[in-house]
Amino acid sequence: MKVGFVALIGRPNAGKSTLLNQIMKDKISIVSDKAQTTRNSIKAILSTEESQIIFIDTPGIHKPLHELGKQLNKTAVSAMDGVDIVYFLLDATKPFGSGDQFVLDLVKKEHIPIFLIFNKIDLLTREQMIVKLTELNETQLFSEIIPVSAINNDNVETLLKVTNSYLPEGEALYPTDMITEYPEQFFITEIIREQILISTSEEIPHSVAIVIDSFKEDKQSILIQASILVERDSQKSIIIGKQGQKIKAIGSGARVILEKRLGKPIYLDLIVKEEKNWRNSTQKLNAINKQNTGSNYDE
Ligand SMILES: Nc1nc2c(ncn2[C@@H]2O[C@H](COP(=O)(O)OP(=O)(O)OP(=O)(O)O)[C@@H](O)[C@H]2O)c(=O)[nH]1
Ligand SMILES: [Mg+2]
Repeated sequence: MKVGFVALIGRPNAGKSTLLNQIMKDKISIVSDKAQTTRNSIKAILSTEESQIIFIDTPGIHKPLHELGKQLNKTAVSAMDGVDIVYFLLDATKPFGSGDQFVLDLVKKEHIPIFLIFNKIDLLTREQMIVKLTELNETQLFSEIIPVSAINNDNVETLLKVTNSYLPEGEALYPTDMITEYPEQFFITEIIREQILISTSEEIPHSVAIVIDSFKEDKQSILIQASILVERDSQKSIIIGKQGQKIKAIGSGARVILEKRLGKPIYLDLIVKEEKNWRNSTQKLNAINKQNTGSNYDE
């Protein structure tokens, strides 16, 4: 069978996580219209009769403003270590900018086949698409150029077929029923964070981290207590909202998704805590990440 690793790399918002979820036909990574939604490298294992492909979703590479941003970029770059293919994702609706060039230069350094994934073609006319693809093709940098609409599942099947043809023969590396590597706890924190990304704006989505304080499961139900960490006291009241309405909406939105996934009624108890400047403290970042995923950022 064909076995190999593929890293999804690109600027924030290019649609990496949307594509990963579409490939996996499951919600593995959270998605939002805010930049820097993904904060970890997230492995998803696609096992079929003829292949096992391990896809690695990564944080969008960007100009960092905090220690967190630096860690995100490092995480994305190190996800390319030892992979067989890099999917370099571009947002087709945006001109190829200096941010894309910066990412491309990092990808080129790895000397791995690069698939240019031209995403969001649902938002272009056919003529616009042809003009842009012709320009990109002239660079001769890419092993393949594949236009897709991750959101509409357009051309994703072809992408997978072409991917298979680049992978080496081998034995399955993971059990075929294994889909991700992270513990359930990580998924829970991400789903809560996704609700915050959806319902807040400006600095808030970026200033928030989630940690699980306790997880108690019995035959009938699951009780989850989680903290929403913010950087400043003023952010606390924004997340809580008037008469606690916002935090209630965040909790019930997350609960619906988690109940579907975990298959039981869930009681979700959320509290908001101030954790001054967590985004700029390597120690705090590592502690949060370790609690949620079992490993440090810099491991
Ligand atoms: N119209 C359209 N929107 C898309 C498509 N793919 C993704 N999007 C939207 O683009 C936004 C960003 O998508 P994500 O998948 O979170 O992007 P990402 O590259 O993972 O972003 P980061 O995790 O921040 O690096 C979301 O609002 C998606 O719904 C697409 O094919 N078409
Ligand atoms: Mg993402």
